[in-house]
Amino acid sequence: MTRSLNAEAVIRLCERVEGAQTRGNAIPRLTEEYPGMTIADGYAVQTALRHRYLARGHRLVGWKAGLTSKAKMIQMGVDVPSIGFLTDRMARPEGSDISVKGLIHPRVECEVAFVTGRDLSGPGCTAADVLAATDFVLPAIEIIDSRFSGFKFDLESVVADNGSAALFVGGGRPRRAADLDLASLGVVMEKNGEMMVFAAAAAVLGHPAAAVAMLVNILHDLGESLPAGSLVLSGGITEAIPVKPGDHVTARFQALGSVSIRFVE
Ligand code: 0L1
Ligand code: MG
Repeated sequence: MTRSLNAEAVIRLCERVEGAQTRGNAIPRLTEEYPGMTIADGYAVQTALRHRYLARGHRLVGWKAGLTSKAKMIQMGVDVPSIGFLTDRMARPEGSDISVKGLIHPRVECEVAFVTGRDLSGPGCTAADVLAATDFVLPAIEIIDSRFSGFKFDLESVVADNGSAALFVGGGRPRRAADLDLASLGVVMEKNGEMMVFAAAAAVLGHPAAAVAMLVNILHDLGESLPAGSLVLSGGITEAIPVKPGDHVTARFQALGSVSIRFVE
């Protein structure tokens, strides 16, 4: 992966993204100031951000694959998936009221979450390796929030912004992956009782485990691996749906139950 930013620029952009994430204020996409910025630079900023949060006592609980479905790629105008990290501070309980305070333009996605029972590392990690290392899967809603003004962004900026990670909620009925046909698993998302989107989990790179394998291989490129006990969001199955205070969202997963949340001020 080619880098163009020096260490000083990486820190500068990390501080800018951190400010936007913690204060909930939108910023211009990073490539406006650094047009030569590469995806590898985006990951350098994301890595600096992760170290900064962990140094402050946030705990790394897992990772997210993003932009993994055709619907999401078309919605966002990109053609490569991305990854981001998840911390304990981003987790919210199922059935809870979720405050949009500090979020800029929140949107929700339904995803299959994997919980690993064995370490996984790249390169060459496959969907079969992921399934063999998975303890169980569960349904999840990811609440994403891009920090870039007017949704004007590119993959380099999104990667630096930790793949728009904001909050996540797991729930439903955890199941052993081996007992399910994960690719054909159907998902319906409702907002305020109205069906918004539906799809099968195969929309995520053909199989959600393939998205987790892709994530493990990107982690290898970053000099990281996925330890046992990690939670991995395998990517939005449909496009993302915008939410505001008062909205009630339910994601219904075939065989895995449902996850519901309500948004408040
Ligand atoms: O979870 C994801 O698919 C990441 C999406 C990044 C772009 C966005 O903000 O929608
Ligand atoms: Mg997502």
